[in-house]
Amino acid sequence: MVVLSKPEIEHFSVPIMSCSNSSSFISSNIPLIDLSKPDATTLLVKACEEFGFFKVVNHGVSPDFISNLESQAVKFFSLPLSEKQKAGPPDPFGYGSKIIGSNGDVGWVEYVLLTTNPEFNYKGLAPVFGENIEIFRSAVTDYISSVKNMACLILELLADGLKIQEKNVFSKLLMDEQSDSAFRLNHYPPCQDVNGRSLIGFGEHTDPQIISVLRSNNTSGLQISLKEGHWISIPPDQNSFFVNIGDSFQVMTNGRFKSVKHRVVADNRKSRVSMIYFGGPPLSEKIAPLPSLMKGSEDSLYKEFTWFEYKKSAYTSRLSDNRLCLFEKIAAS
Ligand code: GA4
Repeated sequence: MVVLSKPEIEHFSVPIMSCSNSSSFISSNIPLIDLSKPDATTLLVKACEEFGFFKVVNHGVSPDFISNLESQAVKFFSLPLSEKQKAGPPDPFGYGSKIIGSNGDVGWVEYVLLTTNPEFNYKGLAPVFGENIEIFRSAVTDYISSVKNMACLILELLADGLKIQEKNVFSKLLMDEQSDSAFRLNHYPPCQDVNGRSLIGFGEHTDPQIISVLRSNNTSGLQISLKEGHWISIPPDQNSFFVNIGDSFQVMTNGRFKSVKHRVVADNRKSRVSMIYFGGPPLSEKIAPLPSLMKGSEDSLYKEFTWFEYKKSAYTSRLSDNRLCLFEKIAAS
């Protein structure tokens, strides 16, 4: 990881969070969903409408899959930079350090970005992993298949909660062989506060896909935005998952579910390691509000687009851009 000079640090830092700072506060009242309880359906719908974000317990993902992948990730990120760089830069998959996307965004982060396409060969990572590449690949595959099942269960409960007849209307998009889903391992090295400011690990953004499922070690950093300028710190919990609604789900529900803006701030003492599954539809899938969710004379807020079109547009944007506004319908006056 390259060490940043002070002026560069100031470019992507935020004032240190504290309870007395009115623009942010630590929250313990983000929605908590116990997937084994009968009230999960109602609570899920409420959480998606109010926050676009919730924490999940009793998720059914094997602790072995979690710990295997975490130790693989820690092992990888502990390698010398020159070794890791043999798996980068991401185009769009592979190892990246500090540079996020291709439009000038930077963060105090290093990562591995992967597609979940089963045909994806891990050739680009082989120069780093050598003969251990199969161990890494199987740790990723086991983890993703289990997390994807949980994501699909959540999507099916949501379809039920929205009173949609077709139970798998959302989950089938992730289950499709052509599903364009992604997976990322992030490592945020600890960083000392500079001039009373914390360093931004991953700048504010919304996820373009349908649903994202995040898990991290016990280091803080994740924040979600409630209103413009109002950030909540999410206390870490290595045994739970955090789920956020993506732009595509906001469109399919005609704005009823919120695609939540989030970011990560580097911790000043501990490394944060996170793993995120981004559940997306096939590239050819048409994304538009579901007719069955439109009430009475409700108008669609969005123009129809394919996931390919949205993704293409997203990948030319800056991280903090509002990517959906290009697809909003202008209300007739
Ligand atoms: C945000 C969500 C996922 O991490 C990601 C990111 C992608 C990237 O890192 O290459 C993007 C970002 C994400 C949205 C806007 C573009 C593309 C970086 C960026 C500046 C993998 C994704 O799908 O979109």
